[in-house]
Amino acid sequence: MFAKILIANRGEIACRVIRTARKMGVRTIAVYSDADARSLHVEMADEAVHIGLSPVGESYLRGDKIIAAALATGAQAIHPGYGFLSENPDFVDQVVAAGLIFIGPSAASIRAMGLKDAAKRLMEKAGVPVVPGYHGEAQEIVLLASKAREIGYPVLIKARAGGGGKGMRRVEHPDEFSEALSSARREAKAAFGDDRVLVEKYVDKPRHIEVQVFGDNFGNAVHLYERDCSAQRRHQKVIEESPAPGMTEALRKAMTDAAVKAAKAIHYSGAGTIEFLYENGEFYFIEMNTRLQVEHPVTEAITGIDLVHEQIRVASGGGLSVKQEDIKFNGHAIECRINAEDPRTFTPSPGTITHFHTPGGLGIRVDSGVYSGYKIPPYYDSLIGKLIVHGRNRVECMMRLRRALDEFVVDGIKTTLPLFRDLVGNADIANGDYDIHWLEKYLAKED
Ligand code: MV4
Repeated sequence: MFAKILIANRGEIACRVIRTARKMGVRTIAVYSDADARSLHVEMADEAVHIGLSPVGESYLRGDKIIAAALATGAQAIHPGYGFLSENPDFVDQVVAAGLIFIGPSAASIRAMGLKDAAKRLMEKAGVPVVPGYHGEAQEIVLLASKAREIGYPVLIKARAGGGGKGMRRVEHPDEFSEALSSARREAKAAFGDDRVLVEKYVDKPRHIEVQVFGDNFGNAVHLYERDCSAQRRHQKVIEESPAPGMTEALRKAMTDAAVKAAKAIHYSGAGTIEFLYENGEFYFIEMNTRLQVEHPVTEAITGIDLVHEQIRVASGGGLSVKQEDIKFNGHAIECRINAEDPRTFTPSPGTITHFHTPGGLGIRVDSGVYSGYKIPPYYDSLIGKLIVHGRNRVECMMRLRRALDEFVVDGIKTTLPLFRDLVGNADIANGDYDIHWLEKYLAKED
């Protein structure tokens, strides 16, 4: 087991990883930028190293500085959290070359899943259902247009190096294909330096359901059930829950079997998520996230398994502490992502938190990186914390969520808390009756 690990992240996830490391008796090194000198993760860690100026390009994305900090402090391993360098295979190679351990998957796994077309081909070979479409090497427009006709409109053009909806264009009619393709290619080239695309049948009103998987370095891979992440706005998840509303045992078995097959197909090690679209009894693989996700506490709440503990254990050479038959889920969990944003316009609202009071009580967890008096810097993601609520069933979970939201106080800045207080009383949300378009339609009506 490691004596010391460095957390190459900030905010709520850095605090969250430090908590588990300390539970395990592992000492922790925080890294911080100018703007984070007084941030909570710096206070919580055993040691802290200043790595640069506030902009992420000068600090949290500077793999060289992060590795130097790990070597200088005698850390044996680096936990990347999510975002930043967590899915950067070149960084993983640099960490390994420096004689350190990356707490996460191999660079090979990240590369295998990093390009949507190759990922889909690999999943098809493994017998995992993928969205019908074209995901070959050839990119001539005439061929892509003929593939789109074969698939049948509406189709979705997707950048193979894309993610989070970037480089994606929905095309309703053949006459629009050429312009949509050029536009998607331009955006993809600018954003990812790679303008290759795949063409898929557009799945009109799906739910976005992802399965948590975990592999170790002995060929084992398990699933930890599903999360429904359909409540999204502009590809930003807002609410996540588990189990997925309306999930049947048969469908759950099919999706989780497919997810474990996917993980085993790439000899996956560490925490990962297989993302599916689900509609009318059919589910389709769309992509794999080769990192711990923001919403992982929802899975921890229903299974009782500490995913960061498993990450650290597996990275240090241990096997999974659980077998599939040991992983049961009980009850229901919901996560609300609390952002320092205007709850109506979603524009960032940095500034000083004059009063921060978090809810407590049975089934309530708050993962946050802020405190009363903390000045939120304008340089980073607006997520300030996550409220995760667990109950014996979805009704009790919603009751607890309503009470916890009423108890939660964040003064001095605007946050998205009022949005959740509104949603928790909404009939569609209460019934779990929402697809990937529901939230944006709801917000449009509110305007
Ligand atoms: C799709 C899709 C419908 N049909 N692919 C969004 C980004 C990435 N996670 C994949 N995503 C989707 N891929 C096909 N063939 C719907 C989504 C999607 C989505 C699309 C538009 C608006 C919001 C969305 C939320 C989740 C998933």
